[in-house]
Amino acid sequence: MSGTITFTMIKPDAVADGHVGAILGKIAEAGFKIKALKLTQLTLADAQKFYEVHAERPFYGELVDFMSSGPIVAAVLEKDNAVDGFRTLIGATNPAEAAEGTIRKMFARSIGENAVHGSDSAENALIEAQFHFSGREIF
Ligand code: FUP
Repeated sequence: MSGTITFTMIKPDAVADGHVGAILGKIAEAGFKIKALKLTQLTLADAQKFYEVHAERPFYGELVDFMSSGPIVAAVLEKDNAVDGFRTLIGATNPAEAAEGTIRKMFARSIGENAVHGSDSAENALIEAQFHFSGREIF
């Protein structure tokens, strides 16, 4: 492997709003290599497990309902410094606070429906990649 990996989801809002192609284009332009990619939908139980760390937060119920409400695109991405580089590319959690040109600034609806997920550490990127993909689906 030439770089490090991160894991992303294009969330149900951005899929429903027709932004998959544009978001994948921004990701490719930024130099990320696609290691795994699929259109899928989380069950409520999947979303609850994926966002377990937020279980005590007031927005957890809405978050897991939203994340299981429609199709998502899941992907594993590779680049030098992938986790931090990808978080810079997507921008702040709240699109109102995200920098110009970031994916969330361009495509997110709101803090809760914020277009994309990006892993917050290399360790979590691996856990999240393995949550969504089997070994034979990662290239
Ligand atoms: P991020 O790492 O930027 O995705 O943000 P967090 O891990 O803090 O939050 C995960 C998800 O919880 C966000 F993508 C959307 C949701 N969230 C809310 O709905 N309200 C909040 O105040 C914070 C997060």
